[in-house]
Amino acid sequence: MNPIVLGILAHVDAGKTTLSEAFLYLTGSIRKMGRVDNKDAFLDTYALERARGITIFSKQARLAWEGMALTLLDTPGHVDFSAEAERTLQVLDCAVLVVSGADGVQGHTLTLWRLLEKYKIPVFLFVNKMDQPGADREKLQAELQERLDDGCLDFSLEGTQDFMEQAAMCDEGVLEHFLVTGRVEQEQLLQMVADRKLFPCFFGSASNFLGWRSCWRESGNLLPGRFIPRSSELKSIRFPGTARATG
Ligand SMILES: Nc1nc2c(ncn2[C@@H]2O[C@H](COP(=O)(O)OP(=O)(O)OP(=O)(O)O)[C@@H](O)[C@H]2O)c(=O)[nH]1
Ligand SMILES: [Mg+2]
Repeated sequence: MNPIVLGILAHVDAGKTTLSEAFLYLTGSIRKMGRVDNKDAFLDTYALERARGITIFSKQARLAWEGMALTLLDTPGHVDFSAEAERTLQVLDCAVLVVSGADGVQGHTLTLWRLLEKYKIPVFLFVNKMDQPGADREKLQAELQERLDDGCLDFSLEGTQDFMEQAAMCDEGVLEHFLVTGRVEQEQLLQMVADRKLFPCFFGSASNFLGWRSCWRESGNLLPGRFIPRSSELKSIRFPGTARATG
């Protein structure tokens, strides 16, 4: 089976490389977690990237996780390198769009959102840096719904009546089922994510490992076998500095 290609996108400094690093570390793919601030991030491989603490080139890491073959793509967030991030879109099966809890939705977040829509890519949202003072979860959740889509739902509330009601509102068929049974099935959630009617949102902090694990656990539940991997196209696109997370 082709690997699922998961891209991590965001405006500059939102924490994409730190999240990628945490993912590789927590899945046991790398033994030591590198830090952008210590200039030893596993995925910021170029000397200039390490020196400046920014990502310039998209990098890929291949790993096995929960029985799935996964290709993780860390992309640059600086607007000067947005073409480099954009070229990953044609090979993604799904994306994690990161928003910094300190900054909220930025102009570049909206640009990426529109591009993800254009390429019809299912999106999970991760609001990072929730450890920073002033990060207000309710305000940020409202902002995601207002500025991105009504289908942005806080998945920490999954299973609650309120969550099911809001999820049901995203699709007519699901609403009918909900009105009869009072339930929204996992299969229906899955389909709505694939159809870009539902955008699961998670909150946490990459540098403290908070919330990130549940983001990719949940997204894993909503992934396998559901998206038609476009990864065969990867062969024709080369990213510099391919990092092999596993031997
Ligand atoms: N407080 C806090 N800082 C974080 C968190 N995640 C990342 N950072 C810091 O934010 C800065 C940027 O992190 P990166 O991971 O390089 O961000 P990025 O999105 O990859 O940046 P670019 O690739 O240059 O767009 C670094 O100083 C990180 O240590 C977090 O959860 N909380
Ligand atoms: Mg980066």
